Amino acid sequence: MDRAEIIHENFLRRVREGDLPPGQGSATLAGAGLSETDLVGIFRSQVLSRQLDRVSRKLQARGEGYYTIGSSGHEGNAALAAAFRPTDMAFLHYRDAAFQIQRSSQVPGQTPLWDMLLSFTVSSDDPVSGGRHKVLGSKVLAIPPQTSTIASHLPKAVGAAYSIGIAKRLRPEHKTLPDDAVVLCSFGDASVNHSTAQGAFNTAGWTAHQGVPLPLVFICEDNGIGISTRTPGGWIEASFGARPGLAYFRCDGLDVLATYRVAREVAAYVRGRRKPAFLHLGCVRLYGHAGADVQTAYMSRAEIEADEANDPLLHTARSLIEQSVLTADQVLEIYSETGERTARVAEAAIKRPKLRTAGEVMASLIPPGRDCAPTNGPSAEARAAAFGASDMRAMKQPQHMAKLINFALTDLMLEHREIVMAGQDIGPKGGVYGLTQRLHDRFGPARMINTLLDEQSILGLAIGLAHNGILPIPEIQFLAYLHNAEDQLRGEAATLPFFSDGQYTNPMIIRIAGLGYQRGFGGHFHNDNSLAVLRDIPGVVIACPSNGRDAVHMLRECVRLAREEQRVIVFIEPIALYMTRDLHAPKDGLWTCPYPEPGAGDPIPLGRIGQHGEGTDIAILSYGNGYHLSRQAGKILSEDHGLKARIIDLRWLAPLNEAAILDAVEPCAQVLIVDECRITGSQSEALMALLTERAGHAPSLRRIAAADSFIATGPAYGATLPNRDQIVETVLDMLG
Ligand SMILES: Cc1ncc(C[n+]2csc(CCOP(=O)(O)OP(=O)(O)O)c2C)c(N)n1
Ligand SMILES: [Mg+2]
Repeated sequence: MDRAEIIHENFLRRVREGDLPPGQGSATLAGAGLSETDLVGIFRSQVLSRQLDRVSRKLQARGEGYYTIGSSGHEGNAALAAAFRPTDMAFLHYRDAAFQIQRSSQVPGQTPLWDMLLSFTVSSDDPVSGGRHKVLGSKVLAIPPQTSTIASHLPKAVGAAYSIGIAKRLRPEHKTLPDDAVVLCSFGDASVNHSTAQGAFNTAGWTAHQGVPLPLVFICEDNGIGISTRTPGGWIEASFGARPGLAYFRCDGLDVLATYRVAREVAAYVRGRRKPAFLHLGCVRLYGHAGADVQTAYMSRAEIEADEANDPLLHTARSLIEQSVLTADQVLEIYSETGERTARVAEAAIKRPKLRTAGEVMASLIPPGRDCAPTNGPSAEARAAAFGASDMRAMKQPQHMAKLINFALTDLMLEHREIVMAGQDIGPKGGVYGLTQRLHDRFGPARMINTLLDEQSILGLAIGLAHNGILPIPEIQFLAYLHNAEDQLRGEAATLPFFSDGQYTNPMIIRIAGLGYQRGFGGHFHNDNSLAVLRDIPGVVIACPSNGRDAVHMLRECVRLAREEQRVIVFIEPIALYMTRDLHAPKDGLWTCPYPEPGAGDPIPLGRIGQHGEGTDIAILSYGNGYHLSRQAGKILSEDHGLKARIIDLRWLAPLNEAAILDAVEPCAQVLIVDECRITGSQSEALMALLTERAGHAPSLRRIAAADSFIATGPAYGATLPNRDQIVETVLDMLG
């Protein structure tokens, strides 16, 4: 017989016979601070969670359901929900259906059974993901949906907890969390070992250690195993019992009275002291890991039966009967009636529509726009005071990109109080390349967060801040180090609107210093020239300015895109161009410009490409350093060879404005693509494909891209990269 059926039969029999598992202590309703009605409510949530698991398994066997991972054995988390408020944002473990059901009872008008069945049967009516995923979550219950990557939600939970104190001060327009909220974050016992989780625990402790408020409850649901790998006995206590900055609490999650009592203590501690805690909740795993998992392959029958004997529903039945809240018959009545109702409602849920077309699936890749109150920049006096006399003077002089970005960031922060920057060394030092100099003085440590050295924590912080209406501009110090935290962008930030049907968003602008050509400095890790991991992330905008003026206008557009359109944007800053002043000859100053003040100059909306020259002999398509080099080559081609090129700066690498590119190259019979990134996975691949497939006049097409190599330090720094002379020679070759 199926283990789920055995567990079901055992429940009926043991309650009927009064053969209930012993509790560990003498927990009472009064001791726990629960009313009889509360306890019955918690039991009902537990039972509904269980019956949902049972019916889901049956639906799956019939090919009507897709939900394979269950909550059985973890239903004690219903008591956790009861101890917190429905406005305490909860980033949940995938076994927390009972938590969500219990939380539904704290908010009027909820229909958890129907909603969850719609999700488990992936109907497009599913109120959380619109049928995109079998997932827990709810907008009204402050439960953002989680992707299936274990531990990846912990860094953003730290960020959301961190946001509460900042939002209390900044009062961002789209603030969602109350000032006295706490954040909950649950996960399994195997997941605590993940480096992403360890980073989050460390960040929470590091933050709390400095007295910064961090009202966060980590909840470890310890069933002793992760798929088939046992957690060593005592490991969780040993690792978390005395972790700096993190108060440790423990309770028996099989016993809802004990769980509720301890959870209340935790809630009082975290809410009152604004400090993080770690709640270690003991539980069991029933039904194996997920649908297809056969536990007998790695567990003995005795071990499986020992867990089943500790079914948390039996434990709650004991409490109810012992405390004379319900009779055994009433317990069985709730169980059976809930089971029948669940099965009945499931038959209706499977008839609801499902997503069918690519358009339907993709409808939430790009988040919806949101209304934003008009902003008034600061008064002229306030602005002058913030910048100071020397910067006000400097703005009128030609400046390089680094300085212009610094001015633009200052103006954006003056205009939008909800902007918060975060990164390694961005505080008093002003960043490795001085991009954020003086911003710490101007805006203080709450808006210029000098983070610890952990890229996952930086991006997680940004995601969490964005959940509470703050507009984060996190910085990754060097492009190569984005990879240490790629999942936070790829698996979390980019997917949130998709899996929440656009209800949850985390708009942000990730500034990343990157690309090659730093003369002899740094080697590969400071000159990483590949954007491949960014290019294929659906919905993410990639901006890459080639000069300071564009950088200013594009940053402004990025802030608009994030504020009003809730987009996730990666802003790639070519390091080698930060301090570049000249184009053709030393001291020509052609790569500098005076600061375009807010409102002045031509804006650069998303997708607008740049073009230099109207020549039709050849179109050169490039961006970043490649554009700078192409401009140098263009002069030589014109002056020495009489060839007229048009040189196009893509500026926005994703999404590519294909129509604008095709239009721009249309009058030219020849097209050269100059791409400074490694050829494999580079932008040039998409451009070659676009021009081959779509350019009607089939232009003669070539490309120069970087070799598939890492970059060397020293004189050979540019050996694998496109250069000016190569561009000139290639064009001459193409034009005969
Ligand atoms: C980063 C990552 N690696 C691997 C997996 C596959 N996986 C899914 S659940 C799981 C075990 C998790 O165990 P635990 O944290 O104890 O939670 P439990 O399932 O026991 O509740 C693994 C390895 C994953 N989802 N994410
Ligand atoms: Mg586990």
